Formats: sequence, structure tokens, C-alpha cells
Amino acid sequence: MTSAAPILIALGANLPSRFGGPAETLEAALAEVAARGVRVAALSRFYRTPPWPPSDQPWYVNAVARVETDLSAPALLALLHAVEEAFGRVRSVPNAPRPLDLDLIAHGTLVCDGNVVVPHPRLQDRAFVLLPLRDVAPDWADPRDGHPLDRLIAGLPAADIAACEPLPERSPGG
Ligand code: PH2
Ligand code: MG
Ligand code: MG
Repeated sequence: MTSAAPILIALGANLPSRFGGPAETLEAALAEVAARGVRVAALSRFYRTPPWPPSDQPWYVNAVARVETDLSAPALLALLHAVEEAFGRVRSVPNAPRPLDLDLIAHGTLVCDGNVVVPHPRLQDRAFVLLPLRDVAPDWADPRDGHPLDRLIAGLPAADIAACEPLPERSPGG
């Protein structure tokens, strides 16, 4: 899949895991995704983001990866769910705090609302997805309606954008 119609995975965490804090967990999760045969072509900066909907949950660390794989959307989603489970994710109520969340944001130009819903139905509302997405695919356009990423970001509340703070770059292995 070309970078004009990429496969995109959103990563998030707001609880510690056995790998450490959320940022360490996201790095370890991405390594696990790669170990299972999915090539990670680009990784965004990590962002510290307030929980949505607003609550007293811990803040999240969020990122987006652009990946390359021959897996279908359902097969890739199953792989992501398996990695979440391996990292201690237990499914409870929607928006519960979690040690790891791996969401399939887009799978090329596929538009599908069957068992697997892509693009992710709420991505256009989420600064914590759109800002890291811009790091890895600035020319991306939503295959549902052709809206370019810049226009989606311009449609976000300014406060949502301001609240998502890029973390300092992490040194390799550090
Ligand atoms: N994920 C959710 C619900 N709320 N808030 C932030 N900031 N980041 C997330 O990744 C997130 C969320 C459900 O998947
Ligand atoms: Mg999610
Ligand atoms: Mg999820």
C-alpha cells in the first residue's frame, strides 16, 4: 500500500503495563507488532493527551504508526487485539482506562462498516488521532469523503489541539 493510501494504526495507553509507563508500553507494543510480521514504515511523535470524554482518568500517551502488510483489515485487527491481550488489556466498559489500545484507523482506501469498521468512525473528532497522523501521513485524505487531513484538523476545537502536547523525542534504547 502506498503512503498516499496508507494503513494506519493508532496507539494509546493511560495505565502502566509490565513494560513500564504508557510510552514504554507503546514502544514495546510496536516492536511486538513488527515481530508478528507487520512492517512499521513510520512512527509519529508521542503525545500526552487528556482523556476523552473529560474525566479524572490518567492522561494518555498517543501515537500513530504507518505500517505495511498484506494482511486484510480483519486479519490485521485480530493481530492488534492479540497484542493488546498479550499486554494485559482486559475489555470492560467503553472508554475505560487501559494499558494498551491499538486501533485500526485506516486500511488504504477501504471503506467498510461491517464487522471491521474502517476508517475509524470517530477519527475526525479526535485531536489525539489526527495530530500524530499528520506526522506520518501529512497528505492523507479520508477515503469516506475525500476530506484532507488539514481540513479535518482545522475543524477541531482549538482547545483540543492545544491540549495535545508532543513529548520530547526519546533516544533509541533510552
Ligand atoms: N481512547 C479512548 C477513549 N479516550 N482519550 C485519549 N486522550 N486518548 C485515547 O487514545 C483515548 C481516549 C478509547 O479508545
Ligand atoms: Mg481507541
Ligand atoms: Mg480500541
